[in-house]
Amino acid sequence: MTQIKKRPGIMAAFDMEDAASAIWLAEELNGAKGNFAIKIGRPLEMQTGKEIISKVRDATDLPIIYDGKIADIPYISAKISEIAYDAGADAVIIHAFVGMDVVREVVNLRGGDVITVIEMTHPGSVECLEPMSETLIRNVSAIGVDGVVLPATRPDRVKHLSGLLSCDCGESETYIISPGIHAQGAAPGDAIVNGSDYEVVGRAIYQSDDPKSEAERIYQEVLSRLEKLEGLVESERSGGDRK
Ligand code: BMP
Repeated sequence: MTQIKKRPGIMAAFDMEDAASAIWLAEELNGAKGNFAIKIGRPLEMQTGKEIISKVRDATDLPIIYDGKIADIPYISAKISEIAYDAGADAVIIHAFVGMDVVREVVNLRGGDVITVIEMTHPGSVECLEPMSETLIRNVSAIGVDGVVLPATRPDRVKHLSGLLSCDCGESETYIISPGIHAQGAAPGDAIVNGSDYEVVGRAIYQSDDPKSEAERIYQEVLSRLEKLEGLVESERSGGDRK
């Protein structure tokens, strides 16, 4: 069963490099108003060890994603994922470009959610991932991954690729997470109004003077973009009805 709910939210990227700041922010976000999740990145893990996952787990009830951007052979990718799940992660992030044998091996662990990277936020992604991303998203979707990463910095790609997710039951249950908000130039809501579910925000939250308030503010900004969009759709629909 998928651990992370498919509904609009903010995934706070924990790329700070000390355990105390991470635990403090995990506790703060636990009480924040909105739908939040925590993504633990390699800088934090490298500086503090895998134990940081368990420590953050003890500090919060929010979903925890281990962002190892795992891209190794199936045996090693599954081993890294298992260590992360055992430490308390609800989800792991792996690369899709390494091949479906890797994705299958990690999914078959049934240790928690599996999120696969399809396209990334940086320019190199256009050169290397874009040419194969349609195939990648169709293939991971057929395997039944829980989530995919699409770039908030390219909302047109979020819109296009989200349309390729499918499942037998009609609308896909696979959630989309999109980094690139603020520090990399995207605005809150850019990805979600185009089909994403979670916007990933790192520096704009953990480097702010009041990270909890900033996280709540960004979440509200995303919601108002969505409400505005729904309002537009509604007014177009009622305009259409009058014709
Ligand atoms: P920031 O908001 O500080 O730019 O952080 C973005 C976060 O999202 C980082 O943890 C980074 O590893 C991650 N990320 C990204 O920026 N682009 C991608 O394509 C995929 C990512 O996971």
